[in-house]
Amino acid sequence: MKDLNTGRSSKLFLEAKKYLPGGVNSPVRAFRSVNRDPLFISKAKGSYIYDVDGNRFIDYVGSWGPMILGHAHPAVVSAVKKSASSGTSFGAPTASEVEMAKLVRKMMPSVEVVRMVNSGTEATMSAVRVARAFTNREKIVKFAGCYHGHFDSFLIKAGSGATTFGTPDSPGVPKELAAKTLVAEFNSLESVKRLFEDNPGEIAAIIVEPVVGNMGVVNPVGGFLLGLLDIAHSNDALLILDEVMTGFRLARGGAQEIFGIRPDLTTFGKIIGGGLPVGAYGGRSEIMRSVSPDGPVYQAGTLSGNPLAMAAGLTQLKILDRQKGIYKRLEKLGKLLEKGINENLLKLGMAYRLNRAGSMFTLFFTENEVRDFQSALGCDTARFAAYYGEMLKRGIYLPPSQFEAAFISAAHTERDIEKTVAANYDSLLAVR
Ligand code: KE4
Repeated sequence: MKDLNTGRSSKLFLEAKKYLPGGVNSPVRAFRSVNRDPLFISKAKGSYIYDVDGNRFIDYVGSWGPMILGHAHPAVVSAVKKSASSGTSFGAPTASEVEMAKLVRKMMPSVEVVRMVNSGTEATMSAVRVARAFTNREKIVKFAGCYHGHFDSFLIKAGSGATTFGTPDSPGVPKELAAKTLVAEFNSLESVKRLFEDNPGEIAAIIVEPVVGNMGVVNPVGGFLLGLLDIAHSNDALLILDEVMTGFRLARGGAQEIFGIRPDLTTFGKIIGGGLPVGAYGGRSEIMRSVSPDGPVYQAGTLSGNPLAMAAGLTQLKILDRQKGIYKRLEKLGKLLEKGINENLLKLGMAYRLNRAGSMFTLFFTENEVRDFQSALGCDTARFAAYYGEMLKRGIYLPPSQFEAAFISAAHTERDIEKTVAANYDSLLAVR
């Protein structure tokens, strides 16, 4: 299979590296773990993305999750255009922020009070600050391989790009702060109980990706999430569900709807912004009323609740709220893809593991079940990198790392899935 013509991307990348760390504005975009230069994107529409050399791909990155309706959705684009014509930012309250807060609460009833911010990291960082203040405790529990953004307290055994680049514990994080982050094993309630026994009265909150996307997709075993809620509450600590990736993706009401769990706080990002920079955190009113200016916990942001971002996010959320058939469609497409890839693996005698949660999936290059960080780390990342290049040649744009989730959008078609399954077969054969 001939390689792609990526001359213009490579030229741009050379230029970019002069001015940007690694030539990118977020590390995982650099394609380092798949041993090739990144593609520079010129446009995207529906399920397709186009690079500057004119190559077209079926897109399974979806901007790392936000593009659940597909790229350049007409309603989202016109809402942003309309909003921009009235001004791009005021730094003052707007009706759209009230509408957004009400819609989030309607779709996720555990979120009684919510604050808009500008990224998932801001959301999780702020939620932890609120939890620490509300409980008057300083330690938090996170899980190895989970990623909650680049806030200092989270860059301890962090997943996503931190694992991809071998810096799960980033330099620059004060060791006194790092010591306040306790690390448990995902799917092991025992490991969480032990931390609470060893740190009685000191843990403010557990923060968890209810379905992990950032070590690749890893589902919670039965009872794990409710077990976390029980451990947190029996130790007077809070449970923070980081739904930056799963929120409004796995269901209209996110993972908490699927697993029937009511967390104390929830964090959002990605889909809530419709492709523009939006994060949010919220939850129980008594907790959120501690946030300034109602309470003493300070958190602020020049562009928080920005009108354009609200226009994009509101438009996307309203479609998800009203067209419930979208989640059935995403599940149907996810099932079709899973079936096709598993049939390919069987035909080729390759026992790799495909983990899926609705429209999120990861093909792990390991023959062992992947249920936590250790098992994810056992993957053959070199072979994954070779596979990645083969899929790219065949017009399939996957997340450029073994430790990421891929995303199907409502704009994907059965034909897209068929093409992807066929490319998967040829690519696996090429690297077998
Ligand atoms: P942002 O600050 O990147 O908007 O959100 C941080 C974050 C928080 N929580 C979860 C569960 C997340 O998945 C993320 C960000 N996800 C990564 C992809 N795995 C963003 C892509 C990137 O870092 O470029």
